[in-house]
Amino acid sequence: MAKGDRGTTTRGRQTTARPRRSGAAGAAEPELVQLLTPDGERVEKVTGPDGTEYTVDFTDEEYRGLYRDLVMVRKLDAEATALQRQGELGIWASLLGQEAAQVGSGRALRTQDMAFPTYREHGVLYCRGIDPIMPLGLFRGVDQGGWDPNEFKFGTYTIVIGAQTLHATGYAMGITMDGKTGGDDGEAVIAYFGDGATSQGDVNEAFVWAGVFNAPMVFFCQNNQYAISEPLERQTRIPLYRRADGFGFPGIRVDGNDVLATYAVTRAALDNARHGQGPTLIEAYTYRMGAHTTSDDPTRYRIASEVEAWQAKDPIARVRAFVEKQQIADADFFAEIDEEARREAVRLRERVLAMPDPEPVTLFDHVYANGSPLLDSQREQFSRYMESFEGSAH
Ligand SMILES: Cc1ncc(C[n+]2csc(CCOP(=O)(O)OP(=O)(O)O)c2C)c(N)n1
Ligand SMILES: [Mg+2]
Repeated sequence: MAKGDRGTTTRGRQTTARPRRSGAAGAAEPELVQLLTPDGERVEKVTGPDGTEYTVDFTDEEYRGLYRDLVMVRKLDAEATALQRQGELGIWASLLGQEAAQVGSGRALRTQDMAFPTYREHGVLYCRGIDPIMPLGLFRGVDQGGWDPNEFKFGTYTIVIGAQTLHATGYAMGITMDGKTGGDDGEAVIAYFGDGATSQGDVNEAFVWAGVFNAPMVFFCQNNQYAISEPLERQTRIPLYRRADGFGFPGIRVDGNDVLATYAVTRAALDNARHGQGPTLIEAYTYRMGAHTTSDDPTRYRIASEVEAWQAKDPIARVRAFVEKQQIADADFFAEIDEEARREAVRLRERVLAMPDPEPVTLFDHVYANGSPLLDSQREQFSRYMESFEGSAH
């Protein structure tokens, strides 16, 4: 963390959030909100920069549920990576290492809240109750990633870096105009993006609009330390959460490998937004344990010791250590979850393999709701082209 940064906040007040030390690397970690240490010790509560007290009060069942979510999303993700390696998907963007950031924030959403994802939010998608098979058609190249964003309150995957932050801000301004904010049952919007995306004009424009119009927004940045091969220091000279200061709304950094802290911080920010208190930038400090996508080889640009240091902060191991210490889960429970995850992964695989290839001409079907003359002529042209192969070996 930058010199002079420790102990102060975006608003210049004192915070009780303490820098923590990494077990494996021994290096000081940046100041962040943490409620569960990598060893599985609970931190009772943390006071944020503006005096907000972050804590969670889950039942035993809910703690077990979070553990289950984390294991499920990791297993399904691993299966998708394997499917790509076997040629069944064109590409896959793994969430490995980011499970807590996604499950913590995903479970913090209330039913009425709207989420705008990137291409990596499979864990949030899972929490929104969307069948995990849904994005796989997109990555297999057999459909355009179609689920109904309104039905699930979860936008379509967005590959154009940062674009969804503008869509989200416009949506958030819209629900304010519709009078849908302002109470406990008010709506809030969350936009996901990465550390690299913070360098995009779109994201900075979204910050301006959301700030100026006090939009009911949470900007949720998963700082996984890399934008493909570009490390964080190529994006910023200050901690990302402090960017919010320049746009006039609060920013906070949370341990993105801590599902409890991520939940607490996201829930509080969403509740502020729904009550008309405007946007918050959350920087979930985490690490991309795998490759950027299956087309990438991270050994070309990062060293093994860095990956090992983050391995010691694994988001699932700490929840497991915690529930074991609390004696709220036994060996049978862990075995059952593993077995359930294995079954779901097998089912996912079977359904991917059974996906029919689409008629190539259907490519044009979902570009515009009501079509367009230009598209119609392109479809015509493409159909004639495809017909020219009829009867040939290809
Ligand atoms: C506008 C735009 N520019 C470039 C790309 C190519 N691209 C794909 S992913 C990526 C890096 C994104 O990094 P980050 O925002 O940190 O997200 P992460 O992939 O680490 O989750 C880039 C540059 C793109 N998809 N869109
Ligand atoms: Mg990144």
